[in-house]
Amino acid sequence: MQTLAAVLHQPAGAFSLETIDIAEPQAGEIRVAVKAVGVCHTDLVIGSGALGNAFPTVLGHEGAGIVDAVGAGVTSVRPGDKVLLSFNSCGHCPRCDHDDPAYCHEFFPRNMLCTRPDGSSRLSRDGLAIADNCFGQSSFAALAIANERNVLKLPEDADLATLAPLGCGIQTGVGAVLRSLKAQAGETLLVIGGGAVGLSAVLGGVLAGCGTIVLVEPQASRRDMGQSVGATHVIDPSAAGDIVDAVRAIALTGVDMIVDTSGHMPTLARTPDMIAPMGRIGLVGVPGALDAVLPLPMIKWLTVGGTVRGIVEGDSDITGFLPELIAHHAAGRLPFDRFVTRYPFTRINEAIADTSNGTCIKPVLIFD
Ligand code: CXF
Ligand code: ZN
Repeated sequence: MQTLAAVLHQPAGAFSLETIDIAEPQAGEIRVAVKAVGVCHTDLVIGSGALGNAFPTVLGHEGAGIVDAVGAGVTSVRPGDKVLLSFNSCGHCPRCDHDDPAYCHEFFPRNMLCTRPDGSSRLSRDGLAIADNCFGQSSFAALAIANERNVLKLPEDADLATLAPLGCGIQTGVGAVLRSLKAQAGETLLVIGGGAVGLSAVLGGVLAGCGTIVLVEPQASRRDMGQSVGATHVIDPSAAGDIVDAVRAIALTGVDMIVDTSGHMPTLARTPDMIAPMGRIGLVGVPGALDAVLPLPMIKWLTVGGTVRGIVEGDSDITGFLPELIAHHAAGRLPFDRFVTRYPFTRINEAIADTSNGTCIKPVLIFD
């Protein structure tokens, strides 16, 4: 079959809309007619080539659509079902066995490196392979091949355009606070970076009942959004002077939790002075280089007794956490749709440009 896809031919290039060939789904695979797909910052990091993935490639990892065909052995969905696509996992490593698929031993190759264990691709043009399998989906295309492990069946009345970004960015931010850092009511939370993931962390803080939620974000429109969804305080780092003083002016004894979505090393280096004793930091932001190093002053960090941990997808388990988030949204407790701007799929390059120029927080591309 053929499909329209946004092909990236070279690192950091523009996406090229092309009709390409897509294979039949193989055993355990699910072909999905994509109806909406969010754009995540990680698409841009992978698209920069910084992680060592192959080109040409089709990216995209926040797809939502309708099952078009299934491969042998697929039992969880059938053609016509609405589905949400999320991250991929192997299903047979110790972490997958423990229901921690976000920490699958093969997470990096199966998601960020966009490879399959056998090196195969389901996409091609004129007989030449196009790298696919970005987060087990490559959903910047009208048709995408996913797997039983990264597909969640949705109710018939699900609104695909609304739910699409739950598959990565939203679950990452909310889950970082609720599941990874296990926020408790009354605790103080500092969120660094007010993109879709940071704002979702704010929403997670609200759901957890955090007493003080501080958002550090240079763009005024994003700070305003943060306040309107529950941040109790906002800091403009470019106007605040010393960031530690600004945080300590709000939380005198330091904050209990920090969620960093910025990957901004100079700010991260100051976090030992912002955190309360035995506080915890969750690292969510992806720096632009594979060899980026976290600069934590050791003695300060030791003496504050802090915990620092990497967070993948908010410790989500897809079939457990995503339905919870869908229920929160339906009940009005998770208004992540307020961060979203919709674009026709064919305007993918404009959507991405708008995330850098501040026009848009979270683009969701819509297929006709
Ligand atoms: C990624 C972010 C970096 C760590 C692995 C998961 N999530 C998606 O964008
Ligand atoms: Zn993502």
